[in-house]
Amino acid sequence: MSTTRRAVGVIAAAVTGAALLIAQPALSASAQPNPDSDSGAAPARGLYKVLGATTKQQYTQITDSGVDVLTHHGKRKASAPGVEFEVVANPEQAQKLRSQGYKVDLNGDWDAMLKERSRGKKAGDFPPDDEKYHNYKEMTDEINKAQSDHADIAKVSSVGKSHEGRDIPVIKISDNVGQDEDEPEVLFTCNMHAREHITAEMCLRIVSRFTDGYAGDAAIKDMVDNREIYIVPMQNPDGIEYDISGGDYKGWRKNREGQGTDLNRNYSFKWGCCDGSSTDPGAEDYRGPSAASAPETQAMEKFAASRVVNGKQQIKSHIDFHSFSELVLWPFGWTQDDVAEGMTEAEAKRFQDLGKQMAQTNGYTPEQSSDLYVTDGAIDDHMWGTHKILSYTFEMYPSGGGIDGFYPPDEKIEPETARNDKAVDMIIKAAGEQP
Ligand code: 0X9
Ligand code: CA
Ligand code: CA
Ligand code: CA
Ligand code: CA
Ligand code: ZN
Repeated sequence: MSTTRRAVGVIAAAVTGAALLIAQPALSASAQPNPDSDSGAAPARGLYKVLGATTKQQYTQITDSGVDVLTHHGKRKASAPGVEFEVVANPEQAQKLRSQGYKVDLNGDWDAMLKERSRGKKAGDFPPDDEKYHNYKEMTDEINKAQSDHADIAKVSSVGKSHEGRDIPVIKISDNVGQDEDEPEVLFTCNMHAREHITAEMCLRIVSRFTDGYAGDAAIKDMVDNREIYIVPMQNPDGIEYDISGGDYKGWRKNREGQGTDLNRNYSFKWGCCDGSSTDPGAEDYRGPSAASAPETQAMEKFAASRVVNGKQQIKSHIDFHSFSELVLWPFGWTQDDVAEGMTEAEAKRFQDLGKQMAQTNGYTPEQSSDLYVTDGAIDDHMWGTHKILSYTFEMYPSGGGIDGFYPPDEKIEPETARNDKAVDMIIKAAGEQP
């Protein structure tokens, strides 16, 4: 999934409805006119559908081609027909995929679509139509309010600072919240990738359900009394603020150190082991110069390690929320084998069983994360590989759909976060179950 983002010098001046005005980058000498769909030049960053991968090798050829893979539909296993990728690519990348025999259809100018999606947006916040989304300050205000409204069960602290010096807040929810009780601990983390804004809302929903809901709901009270729940709504505050900083959404994914490190390729466990990340600082899946090089990764790794008490990891289960594709994913990502060093058959079965049960409650597709693509240095592999924490990655709404994938209208926040209530309850309960 690595891609070298070219500087986007030309932005479409205007867009009308579905008719996209295509930016005009200089085509490289090797780029040919698009036989499939371009009537002229391709945009600097185009949104494409890529069809024709039927083998695992072809599948990997696409995910490793340097394009930014947003999602894909259809059976992903080897030799199943009908895999359809949605990718962001520059003209050279699109052309290369064509020359390799894929059908590559241009669906729009990514930057023009971002601009259109940002209509009415002022610098420094979400557009008026999306005001229900929380920026960094609104998020911190919200969890601080949860703390002051429910001081007996909610406590805010910080796991550390981002590259630009912002705190990365964590809120603990439990009875006797000031004490470290001997109870199974559960972790929820969100918005590691900047543009995946709906995931912060997911974490904030968990906060409000388990604080505001405590007094009036026996099931909630039972979970709060018998677990210690930690929630990190924004793991990448710099990236999030950058994504909403100008007049347009930026489609930004990484942190803000240099050209950006992909925090989900920067974790220490098996960092850079397996061709599942990029060494190119411009790539969307750049793994960083060394394991846990990013301050945001360091802070999260330290936090997880700090929950080892008397040699025992207290956190038992974890969900890291991403978007989009509607998937429930489990480790490992570094290998396509179900069972590997650090994952017994019984453990793999436990991941699969609970993953499928959770997926039944929200209608997502359950699969091992490497079924999507091989990755190394991701948080879920780290949490399991290093700490034996039952760690899942959820890819939230929608299942596909280009620009709206990262920027669904704020009307979707309520239904699409509520959709995971049952799965959240299940992972909280699972923390107390013996393997
Ligand atoms: O690639 C990722 O980091 C996640 N997908 S996203 O489109 N939100 O970037 C998936 C991570 C799943 N876990 C592993 N692959 N280990
Ligand atoms: Ca807002
Ligand atoms: Ca407690
Ligand atoms: Ca404890
Ligand atoms: Ca208790
Ligand atoms: Zn993500």
